[in-house]
Formats: sequence, structure tokens, C-alpha cells
Amino acid sequence: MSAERTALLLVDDDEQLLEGWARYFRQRELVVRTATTVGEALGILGRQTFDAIVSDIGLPDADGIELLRRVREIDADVPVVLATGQPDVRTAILAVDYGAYRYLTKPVPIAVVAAEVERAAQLCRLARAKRAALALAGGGEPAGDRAGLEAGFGRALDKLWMAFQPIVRAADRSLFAYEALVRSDEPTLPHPGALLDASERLDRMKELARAIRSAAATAWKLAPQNALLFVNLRSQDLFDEALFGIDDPLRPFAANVVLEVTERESLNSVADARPRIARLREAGFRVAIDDLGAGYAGLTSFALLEPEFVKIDMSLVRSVETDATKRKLVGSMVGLCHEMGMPVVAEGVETEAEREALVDLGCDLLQGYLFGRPGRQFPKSG
Ligand code: G
Ligand code: MN
Repeated sequence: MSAERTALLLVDDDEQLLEGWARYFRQRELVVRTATTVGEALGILGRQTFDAIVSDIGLPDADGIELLRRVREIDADVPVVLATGQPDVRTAILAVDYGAYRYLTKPVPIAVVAAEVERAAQLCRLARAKRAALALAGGGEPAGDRAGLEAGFGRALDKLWMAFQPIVRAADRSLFAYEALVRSDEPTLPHPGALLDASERLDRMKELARAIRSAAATAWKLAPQNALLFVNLRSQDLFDEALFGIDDPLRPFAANVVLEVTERESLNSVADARPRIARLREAGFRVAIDDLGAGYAGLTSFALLEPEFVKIDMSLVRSVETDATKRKLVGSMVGLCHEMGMPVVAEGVETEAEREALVDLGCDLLQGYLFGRPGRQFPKSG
């Protein structure tokens, strides 16, 4: 064992058992604290860091699962061993889902508890070292368990903000619109993709989508007059009645908002997508197909959405000037969209050479680092 003494928190409302276990671990040089309720345990956790926690499930003020959730708001790594005298399938499943390290059934020999605690404490030190290394590298790692993910997701919602990236007219690079892109300063969910995945895993997609619309609307009050705002919508969002309500934060700006629906997700799962899109149009919103060329083949999304704008995926934009296949594809897409009266946005434009090629191919609008990175401010473009 290392020179560092293992810090252990024991939580149980059976004071006799608690004292017995505490004595056992103190004799083995561990630093032991005890609590008889979840509230008391959380108070101690707020002041001191532990390498392992052993907790009863049935406690006077709340249960061990609740403790697990609250622990993760404070400490991403500390392993929690749950020990119960009344094992049942429900708490066992929840324990696993919420990231309990072990689920033990009492009576349990103290030697078994001790072996689990030692192993848990070693893993805890490893987890802390890994997290420190990741922090050095500048990235975060979402906690693998549900309680950790919930805590990180909650913080991410609190630290949510919107970045805005200009979309310019191909003809003269004048500003046409902004795309709103979600960002969060929560280090364990560093990319929008991680945030969206977390919302799916936790079944909190509506909450995230509402937070995004609300943040976009708030920021939009500072935008230049008459600019359009492109906002990403996931096909799942179409199931949320709040999107259609008059209280939706984007509703007052509907006439200036274009909802981007990605081609990457199938719309087939949204049974009544068409009437829902129609309701959004009635409210004044316009619709764009996003990431065209990156997702589903066929014309379902066009037929369903009848979009006002089409956005070509950046995978087709990258090096379009030297890739004959991409040029041909972009050219025919632009031609077809124009026949249907839909202006085309090319996304992810990074170089002058790409810009020139896209202008030659007839793209109407351009977006990409060449014109402006997504930022907190509304960037001037020109
Ligand atoms: O799926 P959607 O097209 O909404 O995603 C846009 C994403 O592409 C954003 O996360 C944005 O930061 C990124 N992005 C915007 N412009 C560029 C670009 O010029 N190059 C690259 N590589 N990414 C870009
Ligand atoms: Mn988009």
C-alpha cells in the first residue's frame, strides 16, 4: 500500500454495526468518518475528500441511491459500495445504473467489505490521476455512470451558451444570417456532441432543446436588425409540444428564424412529421435541410420538409476545388435545388480555393471559418 492513508466514509443507521466496522478499519490505519443519515454524509462530503464510501441503502432521510446521485454532484470519482439487508431487483438495477461500485447483501463478513474497500480506493486513485492527466491535456471525460452524467449534465445546462457563426452571401460576402451553435463550459461534456449524447442517455432531450432555444432567443436580442437566425432542430424535438406553443422563446422571432433539420437522422421515426412542420410554418418559421450529402439517401426529407433552404455538408465542401467527384455532386445538387427554388448554403468553407469553386458551382450562401468562427459576439463579416 502507498504511504497515503485511505479515507473511508461509512454510512449506516445501525449504529452498532457502524461502530464495529469503523473500529475494524481504524485498526488497519484507515481514516474513517461515519454518518447515520444521507444528510449527515453529504455534510461530511462537503468538507473532506474520500477514497471510498460504504453505505446502507435504507436510511432514515433518503436512500443509498439518492446518496449516490448527490455524491456525484460533489465528487466524480469516489467509489460507492452499497450494502443492504433488503436486497431487491429495483435497487440493484438502480445501483448499477447510477454507478455503484458494488452491491453487497448484509449480513456481509467484514473481510469482504475490507477487500472491496481496498480495491475501490485503488481504483479511485487511478481515476483521479487519469482525470488530472486529462485536465492537463485540456479535455474532460464524462463520468461513466449515470449519477456522474446527471451531475455533469446539470452543470452543463447551467453553463450553456450559444455561439453564432455568420452565413454570408456568396456574391459579395455580405452578412445574410447567423447559425446558432450550442456550447457549454462544463469540462466533462466539452463538445456539443457529448452534451447531446448525455441528454439522450438521461432522457432529457426536451430539456436541453428548450434550454438551447431559450439561450438562442436571449442572445438574439443583441443581434443586428434584420439578420436571420438558423437554429438546429433534432427530429426528436418535433415531439415536444412546447416547440409549437405561443410561449416558446423563439416564437416572437419566428419570421426571422430558420429551423435546420439534419439529414443525419431519419425523419421516418417521426410519424406525423409533416403536420408538425406545417404547424411550425404557420407560426412563421422557415425550414432548412442541414448536412445534405452526409446522411440518408433518397428524397424523403425533401418531400417531408419542403425546405426553404438547403445546406450542403462540409464533407462535400472540403477540397471541392480539386475533387472532381465532389464538384460534380455539388453542381448537380445546386442545380436541382435551384430548379425547386431553394437557395443553397455551403457549410464549412475554410479556404479561398473552396470558396471560388463553390461560387462557380452556383452556391448562394457560404458559411465557414473563412468568414468567421462561431463566437459569443455577433461578428462583423465582410
Ligand atoms: O451539423 P452542423 O452543420 O450544424 O454543425 C456545424 C459545426 O461545424 C459546428 O460545430 C461548427 O463549429 C463547425 N464548423 C463551422 N464552420 C466550420 C469550418 O469551416 N470548418 C470546420 N471543420 N468546422 C466548422
Ligand atoms: Mn447546422
